[in-house]
Amino acid sequence: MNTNVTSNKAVNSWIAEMVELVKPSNIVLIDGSEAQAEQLRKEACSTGELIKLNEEKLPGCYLHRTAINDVARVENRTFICTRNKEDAGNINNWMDPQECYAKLSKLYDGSYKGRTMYVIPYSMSVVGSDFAKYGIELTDSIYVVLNMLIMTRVGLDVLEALGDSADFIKGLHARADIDEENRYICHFPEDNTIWSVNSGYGGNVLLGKKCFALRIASYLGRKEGWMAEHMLILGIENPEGEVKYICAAFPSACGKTNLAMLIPPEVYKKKGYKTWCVGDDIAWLRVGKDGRLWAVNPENGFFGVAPGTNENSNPNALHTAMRDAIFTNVCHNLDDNTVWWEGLDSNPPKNARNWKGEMWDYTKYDKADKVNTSGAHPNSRFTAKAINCPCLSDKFNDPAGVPISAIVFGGRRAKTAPLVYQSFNWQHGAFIGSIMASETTAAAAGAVGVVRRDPMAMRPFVGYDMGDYWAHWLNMGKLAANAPKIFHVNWFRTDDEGHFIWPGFGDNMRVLMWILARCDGTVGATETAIGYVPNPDDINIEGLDIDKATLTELLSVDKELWLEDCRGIKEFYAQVGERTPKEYYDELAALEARLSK
Ligand code: GTP
Ligand code: SPV
Ligand code: MN
Repeated sequence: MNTNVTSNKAVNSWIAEMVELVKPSNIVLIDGSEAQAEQLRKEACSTGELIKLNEEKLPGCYLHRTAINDVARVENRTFICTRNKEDAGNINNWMDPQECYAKLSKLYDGSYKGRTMYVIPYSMSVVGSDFAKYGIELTDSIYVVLNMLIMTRVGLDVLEALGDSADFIKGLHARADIDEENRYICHFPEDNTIWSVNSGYGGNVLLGKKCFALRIASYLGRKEGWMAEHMLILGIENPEGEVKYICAAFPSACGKTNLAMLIPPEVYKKKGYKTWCVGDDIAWLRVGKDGRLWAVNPENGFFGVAPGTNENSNPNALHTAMRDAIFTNVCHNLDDNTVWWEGLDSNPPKNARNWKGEMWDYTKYDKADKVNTSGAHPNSRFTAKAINCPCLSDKFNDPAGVPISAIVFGGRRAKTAPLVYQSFNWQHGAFIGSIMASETTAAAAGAVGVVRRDPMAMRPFVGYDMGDYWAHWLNMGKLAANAPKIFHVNWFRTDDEGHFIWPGFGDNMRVLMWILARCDGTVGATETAIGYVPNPDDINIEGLDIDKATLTELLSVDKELWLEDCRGIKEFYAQVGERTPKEYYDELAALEARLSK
């Protein structure tokens, strides 16, 4: 078999080595052409891997079902394999690299027999730009190829830009037996290598996304003085045509895609405000000559949560996903060959297959057992092209990125965290990021709704020691003379019956407007123990079904709850271990002192 698929010696010899291991029956280089993609779609449809959907209603769209045991990222099977265990830190799972290569080699051995190896050359960020980083993913899955074609920039121009350099991320994926017990998502940051085996699901196998653009990139960013973060990037244009950008880090399934594509509420729309999406999941941030942080979105598409997406909550996402998209694990409406998910509309299909492929009876839906009774899996997704997004920023392909005015942290907290507050300064802001907590969601395997610490929304995605990562945040604040202001939001505060108090979605812009006004220094705030909190009059609630008393409640800080939280933070810092920077302990002590006053 000819393994010289490129003119780059490093690429060829690595492919030859991997071919020897997985033993495919042939090799196909993915060239990025529409003709090749179309041929692969046809092939996937002929084997049942994809289902072609109604061409009139959903042009260019396909449905895919993963194995029932393979529907989310698997954090307990995700490893950072550094030579020294300490460099992976206490929060990550660690395996010795040699031991891991040996263990996984057994699983890979011959796993491509009778199958094709697809070689995907891809770029994170604009091909040829200063920010771009290249990867090659080897996979035996057409689904992976077609998703990577949407999510990243794929093609021969990537190989051209790489030239004869060996500076690329080597990704090997094999579906093998989709065996849960032998599923591994392993990262070798010191070798620029990612090995993924026994999964066919999203974040586990689209290696450009979480594996490269967060875990490996965060490691590179620390070495090279930049940041890779689990953040959306949103532009807000005022009536004068001036655009300000914010980055926001929320844990998985906590509202990034929704905020990134929000539509301004009527009060702002009529004044001429507009919003622009630069990214919905990942931001790479560097210090510009002006001392500001500049962000690019290294991806080229969206891998968005389907359930809850509808014409009211996120029409931009819905329209983005209505063409050229791949739906994973949603409900299949057999009457018109379209798709459906919980929260799309109140009209579930009567003749449909659920995400498992079984005939589905919508009357049996039970909120307490969504996985088994819903039409779409709670973590079902659409893979859609960025260029199909109606509110895509004209800076999306600008290699320089966009200058960031504010960084916003947030999570799902039923109590404790107020609607919004501002940090006193960068160090305090980094501290606020480090103490983030959120209820777990269906985006990762395991229990849903349990509060856990998720610093900077990066707990599952930091490719090295968490304490070192926190230190890197402090360093970046020093490098950036005009660093963004840092805020924290919580859209998920609930009343005693468990209902969300804040309307959320598009109305979140009301909070962002306060944030931008704080950045401009045009609005006041009340100094509290946890940071600056808005005066209730300064959040615009015109046109909302919320009174000032409710808003005041949303902005309240319960000192007892916070003091209790401080105990949890201390435990978490101890768990992160000795590399937790002293500055974070100082901030924690100062917070406790202010709360106890
Ligand atoms: P990942 O792709 O996993 O990183 O998720 P994400 O952070 O992009 O989350 P997404 O925007 O897809 O939202 C996930 C879920 O949260 C969806 O079911 C939304 O309907 C819900 N959601 C998003 N924004 C809000 C909000 O402002 N309020 C409430 N109550 N729910 C929201
Ligand atoms: C997340 O879980 O944060 C996602 C989906 O964005 S995945 O690509 O599966 O990681
Ligand atoms: Mn995400």
